Amino acid sequence: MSDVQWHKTACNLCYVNCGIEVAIENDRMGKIRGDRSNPKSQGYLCNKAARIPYYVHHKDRLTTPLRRRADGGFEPIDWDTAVAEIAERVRQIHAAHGGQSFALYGGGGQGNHAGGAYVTGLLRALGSRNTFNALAQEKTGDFWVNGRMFGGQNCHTAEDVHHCDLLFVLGCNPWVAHGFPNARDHLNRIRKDSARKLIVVDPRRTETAELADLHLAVRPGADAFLLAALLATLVRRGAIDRAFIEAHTVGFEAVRDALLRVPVEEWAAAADISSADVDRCADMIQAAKAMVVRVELGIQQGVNSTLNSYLEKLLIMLTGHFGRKGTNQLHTWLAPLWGNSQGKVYAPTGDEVIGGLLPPNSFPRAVLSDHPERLRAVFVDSSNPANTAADTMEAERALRALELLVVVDVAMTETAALAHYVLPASSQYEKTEFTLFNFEFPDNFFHVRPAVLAPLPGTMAEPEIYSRLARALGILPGDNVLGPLRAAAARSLPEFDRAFGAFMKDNPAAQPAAALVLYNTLGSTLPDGTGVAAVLWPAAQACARRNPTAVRRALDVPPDVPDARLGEKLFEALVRSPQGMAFTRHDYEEVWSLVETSDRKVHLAIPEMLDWLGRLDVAQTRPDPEFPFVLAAGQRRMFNANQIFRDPAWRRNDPDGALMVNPDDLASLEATDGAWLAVQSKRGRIVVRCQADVSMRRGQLALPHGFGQAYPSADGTRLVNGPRANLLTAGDNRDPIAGTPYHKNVPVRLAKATPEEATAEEEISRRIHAAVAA
Ligand SMILES: Nc1nc2c(c(=O)[nH]1)N[C@H]1C(S)=C(S)[C@@H](COP(=O)(O)OP(=O)(O)OC[C@H]3O[C@@H](n4cnc5c(=O)[nH]c(N)nc54)[C@H](O)[C@@H]3O)O[C@H]1N2
Ligand SMILES: Nc1nc2c(c(=O)[nH]1)N[C@H]1C(S)=C(S)[C@@H](COP(=O)(O)OP(=O)(O)OC[C@H]3O[C@@H](n4cnc5c(=O)[nH]c(N)nc54)[C@H](O)[C@@H]3O)O[C@H]1N2
Ligand code: SF4
Ligand SMILES: [Mo]
Repeated sequence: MSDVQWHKTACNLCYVNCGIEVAIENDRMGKIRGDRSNPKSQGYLCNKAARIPYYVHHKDRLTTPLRRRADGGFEPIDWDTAVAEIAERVRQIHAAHGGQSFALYGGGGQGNHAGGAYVTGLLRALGSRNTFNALAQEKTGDFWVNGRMFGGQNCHTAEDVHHCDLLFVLGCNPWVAHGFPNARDHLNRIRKDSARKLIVVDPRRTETAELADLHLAVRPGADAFLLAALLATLVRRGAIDRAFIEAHTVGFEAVRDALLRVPVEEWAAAADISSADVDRCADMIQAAKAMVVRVELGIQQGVNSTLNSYLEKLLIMLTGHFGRKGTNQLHTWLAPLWGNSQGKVYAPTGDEVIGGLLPPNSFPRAVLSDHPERLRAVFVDSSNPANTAADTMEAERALRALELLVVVDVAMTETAALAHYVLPASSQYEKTEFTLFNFEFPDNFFHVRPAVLAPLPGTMAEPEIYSRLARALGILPGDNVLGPLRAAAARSLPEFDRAFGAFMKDNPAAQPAAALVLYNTLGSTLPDGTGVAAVLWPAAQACARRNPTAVRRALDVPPDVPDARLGEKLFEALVRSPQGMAFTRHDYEEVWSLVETSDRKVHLAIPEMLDWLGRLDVAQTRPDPEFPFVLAAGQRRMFNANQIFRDPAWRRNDPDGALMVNPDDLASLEATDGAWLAVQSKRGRIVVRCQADVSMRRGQLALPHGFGQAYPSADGTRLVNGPRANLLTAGDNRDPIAGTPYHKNVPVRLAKATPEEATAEEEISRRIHAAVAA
């Protein structure tokens, strides 16, 4: 007799985190379907979600703590030994070199941020805020601009795609990568409605570009030239929203003057876009009632990343498509995913700390430099920098050079393989999880997902792991101290609130580790094993204080409930909504309450950006004769999902992770479709299978993101599936301000692989295909 139970949770494969229902049978995950009761995604799923069981159940899950032996191999050890030994090493390094020698790399991936607060608490208690993660490989240029324009680096734009009549897609491919809820539904609706338009700026004729009314196949890396030419055209025509600019912004004159100096024709040509197309684009913008600009890695990991983000924001602001139905907005936070660290500098590398984050491109220097505060001990959680940070060789050299590397992961990653200690985490379906990817407006959503499976034996949830470490380090007070708080929590939330407030006041030393205290007190009283959500208690209070009206609307709280109790109501709802919930509901015009400048105006003129614009030189767009191709190292495809899957069998197609090449470029190499080619950059050389693809511009190449994981094959040897793209990328190919990598712009040359290489690769490929077929 079958005993199938359906449980509500969320997809962890991209940051949209659609609500799903999973069938659990005999402790295994089976079928997946969209959860119609999820208020954000309403049943939507993409092609990848059905494959989630490959993330949970596979041969490479970790089931015991591991310690590295002197010979480089690993031996299993028990949890108590692992915790005691790591704590001892931490104490020694801390005593000798202080808190600054510690860092966190990661802290959460596409579906898991619940553990992040706890490892951050541990790090802070050690006296460090050094955090490297993927956001600083993509979004920190945007955060920097937001800090200057909106007054806070965690003011972040939302996209009301649902209601726009013009969607301006700039450097992203939402049909494949999603990035906003129910992406394909919205793209289909726009295509079918003649009153709604789609513009796509992408060198490649992507799946999204195929749907567009206007596709501008920009020269790779030339977006700043195109955007500046477009903005200049709009300003010259007077096609800007004077009333909006007057009412809501300052600094327009300086921006206008800079834009009037742009040589429109020359810069459009540098971007390989005809002036007629720039004009058509401007016409469409001028005709739009409500435009949404949707951006991502194409500009953020492209040349001039931070400047691109600035120009993109100017496009929104000068045309006044902001803060109305169907335009861009700002959004609320239950708890911000990143910080605000304007003006802070990280001494060992001289990088600006943006959003509280440090750029992975500088990670090797932070470890390998001779600065007295260089890194010596690193915790990696939910990240695989040995595959995903720029310059794999250099990243691995740095990871190897550490005195202590502790990796907390669900699987044996390339980074874990270099660790002193590897700690096995329960998967995201074996513990309560939530993400802080809550980017919507006017309604914003949060989802606390209780476990749907028992933890894999030997694994632990991150809050438990970090609690044990904190206890061993004397950071977390003992039960004699926490007992009364726990008792107060068992009585009522208001009692806990008073007791916790008093405790924190009396114990300032415990403040950095407040999350750990919450988990070990309030957490033990929460329903359905949702103890990890304890850290949301202060977040819910703060959110309700900041947005009382919007929280009230979202929760439909009776009018007799005072504002002072809204946070408590919000928290109670959060831990009891396994399908997710709206936590703020705004009216559009209330967006101005989210702007953080003191005058609540958008500050348009950023001197560093206007200088950069003035220094742009079209010579930058000419190919390097030594490396004439531009490689997009890390494209999103139908079957890649960061480093979340390790078993290649999850992919329905392209298990080789082929290099996409324009057929004419292949012909000029006298290579055939499917052949093995050598891609050479200034940093490295890899051999990959090629795939002729007419959607590619001539001179542009693309390798997929999310490949290069080693996985045990049938005979037990570990096979690397697909390219490790970051063997080709260089740490210094980066944005000068944010340090974000120019991954979409890696200069390379291309040649046929040697016959020996082709034979060897063909054999590996054959075995991977066989594993996928089995
Ligand atoms: N299937 C799938 N979906 C994913 C992920 C995944 O791994 N797989 N990862 C998730 C994550 S972490 C992220 S950050 C997002 C990223 O989502 P996207 O940014 O949409 O994805 P990418 O394919 O990396 O890059 C987007 C586009 O940039 C274009 N591009 C390359 N060079 C340039 C250029 O110079 N200018 C312009 N304008 N465009 C250029 C590429 O052709 C590509 O179509 O996707 C998320 N969704
Ligand atoms: N060349 C190139 N490099 C890129 C990009 C690119 O386009 N090109 N894109 C960049 C971008 S946008 C991103 S977002 C990054 C992503 O790169 P990373 O920061 O490395 O993150 P993920 O690839 O998502 O890896 C997630 C890791 O978390 C582990 N994991 C899964 N669930 C859990 C859990 O519950 N607990 C713990 N502790 N671990 C878990 C997985 O096994 C995996 O090792 O890659 C970046 N690197
Ligand atoms: S869009 Fe993202 S979250 Fe939604 S089903 Fe696809 S991969 Fe999962
Ligand atoms: Mo990302």
